[in-house]
Amino acid sequence: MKVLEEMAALIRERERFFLVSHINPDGDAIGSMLGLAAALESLGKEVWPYLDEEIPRSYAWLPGVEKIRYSLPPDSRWTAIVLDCGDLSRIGGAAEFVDSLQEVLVLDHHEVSGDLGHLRLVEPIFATGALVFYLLRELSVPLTREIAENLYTAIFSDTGGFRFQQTTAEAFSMAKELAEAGADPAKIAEMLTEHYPLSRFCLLKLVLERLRLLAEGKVAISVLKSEDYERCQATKSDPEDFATFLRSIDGVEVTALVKEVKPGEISVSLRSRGRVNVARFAARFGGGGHRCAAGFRLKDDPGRFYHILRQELEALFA
Ligand SMILES: [Mn+2]
Repeated sequence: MKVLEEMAALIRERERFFLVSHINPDGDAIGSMLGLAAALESLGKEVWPYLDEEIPRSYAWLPGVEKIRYSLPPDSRWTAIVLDCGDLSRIGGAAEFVDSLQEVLVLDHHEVSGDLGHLRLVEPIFATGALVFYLLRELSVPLTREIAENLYTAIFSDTGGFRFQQTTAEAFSMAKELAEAGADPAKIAEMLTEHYPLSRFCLLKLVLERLRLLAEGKVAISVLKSEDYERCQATKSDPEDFATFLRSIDGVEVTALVKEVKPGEISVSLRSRGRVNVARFAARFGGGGHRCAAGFRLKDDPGRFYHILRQELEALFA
């Protein structure tokens, strides 16, 4: 990959890096960011890993979280590296800042990625963490335990714990190298899948109560309202992967979870078993993602939109 060489050459020359990912960051976003931050520091670079809002509880144990900044740099002498996202509109509060910078590098693996960046490494691989892995190899950065734990987390998250369709032999050989460098597979799996707060189960109960099956059981849809989060004392990241969980119902091809993130603002998570491309479906509403996992956000009345979405999903199987 020629762009990988160009990116590595540019990184060697620059000194200060602003790292950012997408809104509602997941394990791939945060693991890629912290893994790259640790690697750049080992090369003597200055890093500013940025998050819009407090790190989701499930990732707060990752090594290097103390490096994360929740404010923007005071000056613009930074090279931006945008991870797991190729679209300015998905960056959140740092969008204007990134747009103002001279150099923006993008590492992304989304099918619908956008056109952000002066140098773009966009490949349909199982995780952005894998692109970081290859970049570090190009830069000859030795894998420390901190780097390994973060990149393993990125890969584990986006492959659904090495279960999803895009889980290739390449994912396992990368995981092997990361495990050899100090990532503990059992510990990471436990931290990511067995330490959920009770508030998550409070939300899950509501999601299951409201679950509806459409199109002769091929579509599963449910909804969370903004007041549910208060009632369950839940955070925005608590329902992460609920749409994936609903996909485990036998016969279901597509799932949709409609979340009212604040009054009048809706976020929809979509999952597919593979036959339907939900990234394309999400693109109809201005969203994006992957064939089997996608989403979008819009401003509408949740009740009204819920009915539109039901009809559109049923039409997929009509
Ligand atoms: Mn990703």
